[in-house]
Amino acid sequence: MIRKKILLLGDFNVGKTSLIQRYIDNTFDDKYLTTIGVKISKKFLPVGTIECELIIWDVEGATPQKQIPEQYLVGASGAIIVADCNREETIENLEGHIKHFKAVNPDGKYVVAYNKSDLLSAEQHEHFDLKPETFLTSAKRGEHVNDLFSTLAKEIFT
Ligand code: G3D
Ligand code: MG
Repeated sequence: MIRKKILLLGDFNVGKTSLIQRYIDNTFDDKYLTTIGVKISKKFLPVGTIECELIIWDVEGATPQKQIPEQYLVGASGAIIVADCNREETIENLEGHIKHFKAVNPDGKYVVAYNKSDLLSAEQHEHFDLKPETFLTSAKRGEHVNDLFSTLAKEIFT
């Protein structure tokens, strides 16, 4: 079994915790380390013939003034960088979160989630010009949540 640490990074309230909950499918045997504000979940995920387990870190406490301490980012193979597609400033902040992650993990892979797509109008939905490795997700409805995690896993394991 190969285990890889991944992180969810992004502004407060964009839906990081909700994406993990949706992906893990309500199997909460996770440990909640409240004192440091890190919740660690695990998910078994076969990638081709490889048996993998993602160790998913949900780190609380990032604000525009205060980034997550580097010690939590150390050793991550990948990251899901999350914005709220309805809030421009969270999209503008994506680059900063990516730089923070890559500074600690130069070989780390990442994918980007524009979350809360369920709140977009059909017209707004069309307007979104998504780059590769970028997903318009809804943790509420479950749209593209599996794609998001499985694409990152493929990037990491292949
Ligand atoms: P965070 O972990 O990034 O801080 P959370 O974000 O997962 O705690 O989500 C923040 C709020 O956004 C929550 O609402 C949550 O229900 C909501 N949310 C998360 N994902 C989605 C989504 O895809 N669509 C919609 N419509 N809402 C979403 P509350 O009201 O509980 O604070
Ligand atoms: Mg959270």
